[in-house]
Amino acid sequence: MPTLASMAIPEEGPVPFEDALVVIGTYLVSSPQQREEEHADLVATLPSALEANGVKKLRLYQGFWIRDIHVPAAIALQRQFEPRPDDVIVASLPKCGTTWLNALTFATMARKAYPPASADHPLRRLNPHQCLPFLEGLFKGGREAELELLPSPRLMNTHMPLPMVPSAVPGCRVVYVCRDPKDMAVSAWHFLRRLQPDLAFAVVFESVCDGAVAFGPVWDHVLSYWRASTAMPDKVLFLRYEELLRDPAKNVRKLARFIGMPFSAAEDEAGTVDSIVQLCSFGHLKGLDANKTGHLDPLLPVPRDALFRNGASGDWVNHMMPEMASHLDKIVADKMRGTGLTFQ
Ligand code: PAP
Repeated sequence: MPTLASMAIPEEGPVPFEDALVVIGTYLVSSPQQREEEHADLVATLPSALEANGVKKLRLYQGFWIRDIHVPAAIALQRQFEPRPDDVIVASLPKCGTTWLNALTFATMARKAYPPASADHPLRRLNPHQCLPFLEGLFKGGREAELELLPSPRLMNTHMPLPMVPSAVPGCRVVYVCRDPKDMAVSAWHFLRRLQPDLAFAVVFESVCDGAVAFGPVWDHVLSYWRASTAMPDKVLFLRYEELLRDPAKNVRKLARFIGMPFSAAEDEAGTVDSIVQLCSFGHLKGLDANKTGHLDPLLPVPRDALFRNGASGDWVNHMMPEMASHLDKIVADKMRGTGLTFQ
């Protein structure tokens, strides 16, 4: 295998994963088919449900609804993922602020090599998802060896609930973002409609209420990280999308302290925090070619602009009747009772 020594990008991480791939290439430990076949018998025995779009199959694996194609990845992650102490993992449910937190964490961690105000910053030419390896994507494809080739500190992304990446805590640091499940449902519906325009909102809403959403139930996903953050606050930073919107600069400072890279007086003087906030702002990212063109994944024909819809909180009022909202609020409140976590 090649090393990163000859890379035209910094030898210290995090480096944009897309750039690293150009140098390290794709390394298959096993083919996606082999990985799938390895666990096919187990997957076939698991309870199943269809995702709201009626196309993708979910399997109930250890209490979580995981897409059937991701169950072998979950098993491999549980058995084989080896965190380094200086790794950082961005974790979230889909549609809860992943793209934004990927961008903010990358810009904060990589600010020495890539000053946020620089014209050639990677986030000006790459979608934030392209800057971070997606753990289940790599483990699904038998490509986990690529992670070994990345320089430390590594920055990675996952939608998996914490029990699927058990070595992450306390093995490294995790930054988690949650969002009001009502807005998550609305965001998911708009996203899924890009592939299936006639999808009814009620169908997505019901699946959220039933718990059968990818990586869900929502409450169990959130609680897996919430509990770890209360038990080990130096290992898991628990953030909220709504608070990021309210005060992004305060949260970027919190993030920087958490990863052990607080802003210096000189950086304060230079306005580095504001530069990061601006670089990663909804308006800025949405306007970039890297986010206006192309698709999320060759296998997922959703245009990248679907990741940047309106970037606000409280849009649920435009999509659900008050009774629907209080129904979901009540389900979530019941599940959260006694945990110290609320969404209200
Ligand atoms: P993913 O899990 O598929 O990556 P994710 O990024 O978590 O999706 O969620 C997309 C939501 O984040 C969208 O919300 P909306 O549908 O309610 O608008 C998107 O607009 C929002 N979003 C993306 N980037 C930003 C940003 N820079 N600032 C604020 N919100 C953002």
